[in-house]
Amino acid sequence: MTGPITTERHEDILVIISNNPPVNALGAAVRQGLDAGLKEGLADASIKAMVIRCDGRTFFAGADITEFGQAMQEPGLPTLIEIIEASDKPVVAAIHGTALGGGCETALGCHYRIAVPSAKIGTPEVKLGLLPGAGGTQRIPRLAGVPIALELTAKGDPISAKKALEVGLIDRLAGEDSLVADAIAFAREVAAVRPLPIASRKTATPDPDAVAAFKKDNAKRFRGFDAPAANIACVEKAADGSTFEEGIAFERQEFMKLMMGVQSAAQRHIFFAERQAAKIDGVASDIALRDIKRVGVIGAGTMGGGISMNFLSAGVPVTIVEMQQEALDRGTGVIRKNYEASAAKGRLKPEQVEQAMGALKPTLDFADLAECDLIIEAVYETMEVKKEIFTKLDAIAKPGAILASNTSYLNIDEIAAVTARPQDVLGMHFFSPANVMKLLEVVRGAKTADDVLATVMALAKKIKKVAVVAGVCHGFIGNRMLMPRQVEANKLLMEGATPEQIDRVHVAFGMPMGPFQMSDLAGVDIGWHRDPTRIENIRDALAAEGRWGQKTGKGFYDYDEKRNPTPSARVAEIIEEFRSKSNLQKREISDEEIIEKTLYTMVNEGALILEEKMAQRASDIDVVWIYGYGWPVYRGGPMFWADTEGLKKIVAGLEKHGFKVAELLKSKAESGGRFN
Ligand code: T1G
Repeated sequence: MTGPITTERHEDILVIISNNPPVNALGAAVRQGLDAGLKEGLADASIKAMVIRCDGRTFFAGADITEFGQAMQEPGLPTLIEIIEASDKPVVAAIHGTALGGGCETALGCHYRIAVPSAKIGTPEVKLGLLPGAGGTQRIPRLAGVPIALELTAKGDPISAKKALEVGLIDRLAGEDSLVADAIAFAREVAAVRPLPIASRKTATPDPDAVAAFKKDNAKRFRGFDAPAANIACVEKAADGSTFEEGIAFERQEFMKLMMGVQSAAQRHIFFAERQAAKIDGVASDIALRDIKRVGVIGAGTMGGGISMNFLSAGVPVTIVEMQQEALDRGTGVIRKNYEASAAKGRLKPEQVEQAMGALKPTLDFADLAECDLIIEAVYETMEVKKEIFTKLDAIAKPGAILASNTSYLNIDEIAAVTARPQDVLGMHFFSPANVMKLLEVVRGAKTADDVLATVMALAKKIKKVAVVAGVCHGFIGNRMLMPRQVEANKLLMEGATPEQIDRVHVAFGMPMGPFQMSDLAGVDIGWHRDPTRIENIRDALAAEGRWGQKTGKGFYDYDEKRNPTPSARVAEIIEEFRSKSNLQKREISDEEIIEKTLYTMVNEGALILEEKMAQRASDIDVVWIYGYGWPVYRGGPMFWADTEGLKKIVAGLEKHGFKVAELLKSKAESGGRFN
């Protein structure tokens, strides 16, 4: 046997082995090899049963996503699964790692399934804007029932091997270290038994109320997505009396609709973009990394506390420093409260809370940071405070320690320049709440050493962040693009739009909230000069009246005690006052104009960011906006969305409103190019 598939005889059992790193994706060579292996087993009279297993870290983790859009080489996955299922010798799937998507479906084509306890099984295609297109939507309900089929396909989260055994998706658990031997023994045990093929079984009738409740919840959770409803429709087809063949035909039809659609292209784009973002152009992927045994965090406020939790949860001890005992106690108290809240929800065991808190060392002594390998400053957003801290750090941090600032705007090179070790300095811009938001902008200073950057990018993966390299400019990538959006949104208020209209347009686009809802959530007073007598714009006027957002019960909206927003007559007055002071006439503003002025300008800023090399690639910008600001993943990020809108249309929209179009955007539009 050539290629990624080999076979091994164990007396009367043939073991078919896939070795296709990194995740045994079911590419053409794997499918062809499996087909050949099955034929070998069927042709050999001495073989009584077969086992399919994978070398490396996991059982098949799905179809090979890189093959999508190309001509499918035979046998396609559905065909291969039918070949397995039709075998008159039982085939056992031996599962470890993550049997996902087509991997799960291949296992379902086998007659039996055995898994190690640490394995996970699932059909995450919905996260790629797809559905299990190799029979998963028809076999899972027939084998394990509609409820678990809905959970697995329409939400896309995998389940444990234990849960899979409970619902009947697998037949047996193997020893964690004896999968191969246990699978061979299991195959021998069932060699003479042919179970009824799943395709021939009937789906147990589900509780209609439970299905209706699931559909209602799912529609809310996945507002704007096409794939979840398609998954549900396919699962329902498996339970509506249709034959298996009719169900498969319906699944195929729905799969192709999704596969050809923009949403799946966007979600597949982000799948690869997120992984690409971790790569640093021009830096070897095997560069030696610095050893980070202990992290220091300066500041136990909201950000410092959240940042600390990321490392504690990943098992990295943290020394957290504050100036005052009261602030230190408050900060560590919040960390404990957050962990205990997770434990109360069953997300953490009590002993894990104590383990995390035990790895936290609160101190008032700045010199304690000398024991840390990475020190992250998370204090006031003023350059003088940052410079003061980094001057002190330079004097006490051990040689080779990485010094990072959590600044969200300020110039990292200026901060690095106060130290004698600018090569060890960079930015680590966490997004609030830092222990929840997945995005981390890693800001590369002019002198940041490659190994420092690579160490932090690798550490980001360890603390389950999605990291993107940013250059030193005002606002880096995300906040820099947020600025034109906010500026144009405020201008639109002056010209006649209302906060609720602008927010509605953004929410309808797929954002979790609009610019003004976001401002009220974050705080209208963020970045305010705090002089209530200095009123130069609408925001100053709101802040001066204490309209600081949700936290004060009023901002651009008024809020009830449950923080439900209602449009504010006072805000409308303030806007009117400013409009008349500026001699502006109120006019009707279309939703299209709002999109052009707030989103096209973001794309334009993204093009400038690329021109200035403040981002490595357009897909990095997309990743920033998906993971940092909730851009709808089914639109693939601002730059991917611009490609799908058409760059000529974006340029025309910008020019219509008199904006200066970035050269890169203009040249791509003219040449018919794309950002991604
Ligand atoms: N196809 C091709 N490449 C894949 C891949 C896949 N299915 N999954 C991962 N990779 C690459 C990935 O790009 C990265 O490449 C490397 O493997 C390591 O991945 C017909 C249509 C399995 C949980 O959606 O969830 O089956 O960056 O960094 O963190 O119904 O990968 O090293 O060059 O993510 O340990 C369904 C997707 C496909 C699973 C491992 N399956 N993969 O996570 O490693 S559609 C999925 C994952 C399908 C059928 C349908 C994760 C993982 P590089 P990684 P990890």
